[in-house]
Amino acid sequence: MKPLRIGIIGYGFMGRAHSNAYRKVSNFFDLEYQPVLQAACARDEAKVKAFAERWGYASIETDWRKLIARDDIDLIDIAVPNNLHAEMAIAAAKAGKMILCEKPLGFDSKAAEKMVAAVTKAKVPNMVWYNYRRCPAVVLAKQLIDEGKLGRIFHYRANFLQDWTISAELPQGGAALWRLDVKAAGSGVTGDLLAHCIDTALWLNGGIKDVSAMTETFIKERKHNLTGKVEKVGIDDACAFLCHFNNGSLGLFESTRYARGHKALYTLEINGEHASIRWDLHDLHRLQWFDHRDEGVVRGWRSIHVSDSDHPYMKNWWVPGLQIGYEHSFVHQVADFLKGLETGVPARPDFQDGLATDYVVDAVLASAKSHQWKKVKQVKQK
Ligand code: SOE
Repeated sequence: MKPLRIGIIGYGFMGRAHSNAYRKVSNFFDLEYQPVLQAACARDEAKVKAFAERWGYASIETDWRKLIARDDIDLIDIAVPNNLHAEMAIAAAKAGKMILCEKPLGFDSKAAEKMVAAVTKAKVPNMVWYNYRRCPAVVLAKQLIDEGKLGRIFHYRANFLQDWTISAELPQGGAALWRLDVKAAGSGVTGDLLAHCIDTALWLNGGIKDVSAMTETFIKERKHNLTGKVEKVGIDDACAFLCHFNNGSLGLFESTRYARGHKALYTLEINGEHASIRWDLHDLHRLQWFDHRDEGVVRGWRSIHVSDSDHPYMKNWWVPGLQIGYEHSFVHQVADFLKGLETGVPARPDFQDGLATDYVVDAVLASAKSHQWKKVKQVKQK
């Protein structure tokens, strides 16, 4: 086994999800490379020390530049707020490190373009943590689409609904609430939640040509944790957009943090000429399937329990019928990244794919601002 020494920046929700994946992957997947938890980095020494001890990192750093400069680190994992992604990734690429970066890739597409240029120049392996591509049911959907089982695609519909920011008393900014601070996040639900839906859509249904969007900020002012003052809220609390895909199908996307009762309801539905599929993150191990070619009297929606050994990734886990969950999507992403190093066929979404999503996000925000349809900048096809 070849050790792959990881230096992670950030110890929040994603720092934990990624660390768990690095620890588990070699137990369940046969791979040439084995992640080694070499160093964890964050500004707060006491907190990063506690994180490192809990997850088994061998050392800590409090300055990310020192982490990147270390010779005993092969891969930098960026699990910090969006406004820090570009500077860290560009420095890591210059130092010749592999990079795994949290989504969305850039604070905006301009930043993402610079990140793509940096990894292209340095020729370092790179990937963006759009983990929902790695849920077995979503991969099964991809297989069915690629096999042509749906026929021509007419509609792509996706939602990502949450309800955790409805209280006007919730402050913005700082540790767990940076997602509400436009200076740290870049945007609200569009970059945080719809970015997931867009990434999956580009993967399953190809490029998006143009968009027409609306956004709303329901709570206009919130106390800022870093300044202590009540400040204007700059993020979008809700966003809905229509789009045309390059394959001629129509898209309809909606996201909000104001859908009382919904915690992380990511759903997608695709309607094709012969068949439709539907997936729901709250029931992530199932794929709903309707095939018009089934015999008439028994035709209907099927709920496929994606847990058989011939389903994507499942032979690496338990016996048929026993399901897996959210954290496994991150394990799969690491497994695929390591396999990519081994085979020379890089796993995706890489930074260029992340840029493609950021182009859609930027077009959505621009359309909502101008009340006009906006063309989406396209990335070079691979
Ligand atoms: C926001 O609540 C959030 O944690 C996103 O930042 C994640 O990307 C998403 O997977 C779940 O929701």
